Amino acid sequence: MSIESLDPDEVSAADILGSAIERREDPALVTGTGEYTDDLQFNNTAHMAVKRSQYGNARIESVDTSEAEEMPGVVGVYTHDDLWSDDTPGGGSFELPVGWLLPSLNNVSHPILVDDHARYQGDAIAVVIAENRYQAQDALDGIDVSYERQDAVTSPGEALEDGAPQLHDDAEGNVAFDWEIGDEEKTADAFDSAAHTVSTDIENQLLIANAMEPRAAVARYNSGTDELEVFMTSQNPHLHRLLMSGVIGQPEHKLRIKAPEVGGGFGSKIHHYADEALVAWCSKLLQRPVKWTATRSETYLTDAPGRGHETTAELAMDDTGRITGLRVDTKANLGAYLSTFAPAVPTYLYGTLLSGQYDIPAIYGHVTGAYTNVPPVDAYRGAGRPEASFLVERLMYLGAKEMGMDQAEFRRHNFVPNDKFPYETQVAVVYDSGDYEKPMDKALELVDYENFRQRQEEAREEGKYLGIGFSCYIEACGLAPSELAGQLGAQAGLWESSLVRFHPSGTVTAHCGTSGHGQGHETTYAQIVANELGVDYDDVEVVEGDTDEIPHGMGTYGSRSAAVGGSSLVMSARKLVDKAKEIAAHQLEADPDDIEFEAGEFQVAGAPDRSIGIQAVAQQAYLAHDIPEGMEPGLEATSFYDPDNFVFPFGTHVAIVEVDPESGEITFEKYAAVDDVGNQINPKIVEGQIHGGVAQGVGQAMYEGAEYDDNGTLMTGSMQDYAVPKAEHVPEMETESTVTPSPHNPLGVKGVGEAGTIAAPQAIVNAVADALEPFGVDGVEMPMSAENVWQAVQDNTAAD
Ligand code: MCN
Repeated sequence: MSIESLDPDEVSAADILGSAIERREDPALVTGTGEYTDDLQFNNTAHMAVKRSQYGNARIESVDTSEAEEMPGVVGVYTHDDLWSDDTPGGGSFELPVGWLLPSLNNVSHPILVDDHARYQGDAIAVVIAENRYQAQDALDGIDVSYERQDAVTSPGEALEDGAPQLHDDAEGNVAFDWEIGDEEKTADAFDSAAHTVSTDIENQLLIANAMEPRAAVARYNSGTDELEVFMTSQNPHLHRLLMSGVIGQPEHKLRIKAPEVGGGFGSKIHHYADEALVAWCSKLLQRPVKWTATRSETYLTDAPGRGHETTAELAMDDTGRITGLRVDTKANLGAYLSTFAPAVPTYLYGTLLSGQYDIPAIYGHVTGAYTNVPPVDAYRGAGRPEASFLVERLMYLGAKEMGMDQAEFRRHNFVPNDKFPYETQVAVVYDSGDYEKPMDKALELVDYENFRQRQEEAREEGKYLGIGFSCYIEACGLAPSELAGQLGAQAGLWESSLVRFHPSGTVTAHCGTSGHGQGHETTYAQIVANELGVDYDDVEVVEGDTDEIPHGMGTYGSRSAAVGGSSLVMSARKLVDKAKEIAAHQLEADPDDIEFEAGEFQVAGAPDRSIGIQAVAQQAYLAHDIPEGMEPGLEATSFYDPDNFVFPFGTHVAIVEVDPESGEITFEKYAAVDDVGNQINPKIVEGQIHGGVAQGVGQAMYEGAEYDDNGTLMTGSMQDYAVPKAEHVPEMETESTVTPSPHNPLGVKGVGEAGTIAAPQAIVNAVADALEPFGVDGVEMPMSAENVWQAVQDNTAAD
């Protein structure tokens, strides 16, 4: 069932919040009038190209730029030494900073141009600036780099072994950190006294985000004012402004970061990369606009990949099938250097979700972060939470099999019961609200579970192998509060800021510090503000993604925008209404305490004929001829909203597949997704986010994976080799929802942007395992290509 989009004109003002109105951002995007970074044209723009290491691990003996400097159109060629030269703008660290510090963190230097050691294929060695893009690209061939190749290591497990190639002198054994969560002793006791245990080894493969628009930046320096504008593909302009100001030495208040349309990010445009800093620095140096747009190949080589875990996971149960303990040991790939949020992803964003939807009395998680010769690894849609959810649900599959219990019943048997919310897990978080039976019930109905096992049996008799897979996932998003994040190592707050401003004519601009790049914020934020102020939806304009237009902000990632940004807008709107109420009371000659506000009208209590609309009040606020004495004119309000807790969306996804054991082909018969994201601002957008998220989860389960050879050379560096699912590969989905509001934000919302990606892979892997049970297969490594599936069948058949 697909939700029908509604024309906002056909939705009453009272229903605007919660209605599936069509996305207002789409006409520009689908008619080609959306303006992306690479579309921007400034006079006298020069173009940047980056000379990158062709090897995964190599000492740089020399870099000779003389030939490139003489090539047509070349304006300049710059290497590491130029960053610190007296002739070039200085004051910056020229090192990429880390935004999350763990107590055991072994941080390493990460210069924006390498000095004498390139640590991954694609590491930036030099930049060329030329009159046009082609000349810049051609001149890269004129740079002669003399390399001394070294052995490379790309898997975290191998990087942590004795004798592995060492990436950094100051990171012994390639250890970036050693981190733990939960209670080791209590968990060991649980395993010692368990009636049953299961364990599994999991490789959660490295994924590349593959946003539609490659990373891009255009910088424009004004030497008269010392102002530097950088237009770039950013998920968080304010954070980029803060970080870049330190990297290149440009004062924060003289640096503007603006994100034009951004063609998807999926996490890869949160972090601060070398390229954008180099564009900005070169613009300042040359005092002219400089532009860089990554080629698709550069995207594959340098965008921060995500996941990359090697894990052993174990589950302990009593003889009734109640889980008594869960233990996890993970080696996490961090790549060659620490990316901006890298330390948080395989630790707090992962370890805190190891309880899943289950009431588990003892949990212990141990994570070792490893430096390897791949690009710096960071957040990719879900970031830590898919890895946790995957292993929990794989263990649940194996646990049910071990106990001889039905998959759904085994899960129900262990769900956190409703009377335990708010539920404090053994891994440091408190789930705000939940009702895990409901999505399970709906999902079972959608797939007609009652009749499935019989159908499966009959199909097997005909040589057809059907399987069903469950994923009862939980996710933590709307990351906050700042104080807690600070205690855990965050180097920034996790609040969100907004400004809601009435114009004298009665229209409204809502500014928010989040920075949408495909999620439909212009629509949903307008719904929130129109509802709060009681004005027409079309009278509200939404502004995001520009540090000059919004006082402050923390950006869009971690499915935080609705819960934190949306709530901030509510707070600003409510502050604004408070002021408007005083003006209304003055105009109506009544006490403010006697004024009621509903649907955009201020009314004297009990006197319906004495009222004034909020848009008329706005006009009065700017006329300022007749407002309360001492009140400032104008009608706008700003707020910084810092939530009390994360929000914890959840749901049940169920996949039914048919697997051909002879070819290894997997065919979807059904995919049911029942998600609970609290109150929904716009059910159509929620549905779209689930669809997109599941598509990426299908990608991980069946197609995607970054593969490196022994030299650290990327073997999957193009769309021919790195398989992103096409429309025909994504199953028809039946989506439904349940609603368990978050109790601690004013909208009662939970995030949805990552839910599908977190939920899907394990539903599909479990379904394939279930289908192949007759062959003794209890799991297939991702991506489950036909070859991997076939091989799993062969391995087990051979073992028999
Ligand atoms: N929403 C809603 N009701 C809710 C929750 C959310 O109507 N209960 C709406 C929101 O108002 C917003 C959208 O759903 O319009 C997503 O909201 P939210 O879950 O808060 O997530 P964010 O807006 O913070 O988006 C971030 C999230 C992440 S982390 C990744 S990765 C991701 C994703 O969003 N990347 C995307 N979705 C993406 N969608 C597109 N098109 N492109 C990406 O790069």
